[in-house]
Formats: sequence, C-alpha cells, structure tokens
Amino acid sequence: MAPTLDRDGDGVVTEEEIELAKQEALIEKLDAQKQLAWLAAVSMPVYALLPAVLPIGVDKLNTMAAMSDMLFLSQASIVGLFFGAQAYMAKK
Ligand SMILES: [Ca+2]
Repeated sequence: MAPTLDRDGDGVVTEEEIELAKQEALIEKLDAQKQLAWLAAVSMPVYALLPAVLPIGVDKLNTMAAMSDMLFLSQASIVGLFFGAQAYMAKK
C-alpha cells in the first residue's frame, strides 16, 4: 500500500498530519545531504591512499594524478557547501 498522510487512519488528513509529513520529508532531505557530504569527505583520503595499497601501474597512476585536481576540488566544494548551508540555516 502507498504511504498515506492519514497517520492515525481516521480517514481525515489534519493540519498536524500534513505538518508531520513535511518535517519528515525535510529530515530525510537533510540526512541525504549529510550522507553526500560524508561520502565526498571520505572519498578524498581513500582516493589519495589507493596508490599506496593497490598495485597500480605508472600509466594508471598518471591518469589518477591528472584527475585528482578536479576531483579534490569538486569533493571539497561539496563538503564546503554542506557546512556553509548548515551555518547559514543555523543563523536563520
Ligand atoms: Ca488522521
């Protein structure tokens, strides 16, 4: 069955039930953003340590090195934007 806004099953969707659904949607969105920021933050050291633990040839190392600038810049941007948004929303 599809999820419904009518939580207590009385057949009526009240203002509180709508508000509750909105808050849950917001929390879900913030959780997803937090996961994304974590993934971005963790991927940087993992990417940096990969050549140390994996037997990677020089050719592939050169390719990884060429990609690392943009990758780190974009991942750091995601992390920075996440914390920037957190600070902005805390001020509001
Ligand atoms: Ca209800």
